Amino acid sequence: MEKILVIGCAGQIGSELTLELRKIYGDSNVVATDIKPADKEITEGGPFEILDVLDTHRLFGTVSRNKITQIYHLAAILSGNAEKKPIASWHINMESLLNVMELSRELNLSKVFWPSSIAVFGPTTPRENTPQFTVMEPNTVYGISKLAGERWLEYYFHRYGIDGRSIRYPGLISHKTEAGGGTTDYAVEIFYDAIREKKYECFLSEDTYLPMQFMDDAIKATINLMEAPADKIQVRSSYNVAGISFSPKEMAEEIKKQIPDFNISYNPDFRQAIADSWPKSIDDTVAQQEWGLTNSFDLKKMVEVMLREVGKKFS
Ligand code: NAD
Ligand code: AKB
Repeated sequence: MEKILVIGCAGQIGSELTLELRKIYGDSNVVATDIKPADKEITEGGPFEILDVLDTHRLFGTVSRNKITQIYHLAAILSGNAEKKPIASWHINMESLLNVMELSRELNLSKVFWPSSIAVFGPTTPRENTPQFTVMEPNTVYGISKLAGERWLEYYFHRYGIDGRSIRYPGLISHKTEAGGGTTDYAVEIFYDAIREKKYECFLSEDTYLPMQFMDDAIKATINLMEAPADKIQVRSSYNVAGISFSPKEMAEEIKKQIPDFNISYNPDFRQAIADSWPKSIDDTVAQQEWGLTNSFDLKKMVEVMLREVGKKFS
């Protein structure tokens, strides 16, 4: 019987992944934690604790007391916010991972999931159809922490046999919880402003192509990866996952098909330089071949669902 700990359950991914894990493993077998309160659906639907992942002592206590066998560690400071506080963000992103890996080693946990990001790539990486294995010289504190994290994951696997698994998520698009301070956040914010005000000022330029993925596909990929037999997982750093690539202009055109008087304007800020250092599109054939990654949402389908679901929040 697996008992799962989710760290960062109140965030964009955690608020959906926790509920999905509870459907699979049973409500009482998924302990949700965050440094801040979470939605009622999570706090009342199963065990929930306020937990700072940097508090090693409490983390250890929570894992031992609940007889945890697997950890999904989602707490991090994302790219945009990390540039505002580089050293503090490095500390949170790295110390938290090392706490989780050390604990997994000491308590002999069966599996750990820790997300990486397309931010591991940098300006010297080929930007079109970026391969699984390529030049990686990130120039953001977030990207540097994700690349270091990938190296630690692989190190713990080879040195201690810890079965850590990871995806380099592209920008994730979802309607349940707003995005958490990243460079791809425009692709979530745009729906709220389109519905409320019929206009949006984008912090990236109109032709900035980035890889993105709808949350349902990201959750499905995460669970598929975690449930795959260990011998299928050849990449012990993190897997490329492509999703779909589009620009703010293309997304706005798709929104206009449903809200004809929607207007987008562009006022790029510091996040433009981050986006310009990231891939425009990703090659994820290794993940497809090794554990059967699939993607089912294209831009049209994603925009339809986002407008419908975000619309319900304001009706
Ligand atoms: P988020 O910011 O929405 O959520 C992170 C959660 O972690 C928040 O609820 C926050 O309260 C919690 N947290 C922060 N510090 C904590 C601490 N010290 N102790 C416990 N909890 C703490 O982020 P997200 O978008 O859900 O991302 C989750 C993970 O996925 C991160 O590692 C992120 O880098 C990665 N990722 C996300 C995306 C994306 O587009 N959302 C893309 C690539 C990678
Ligand atoms: C961000 O923009 O920081 C995240 C990511 C792609 O890692 N969404």
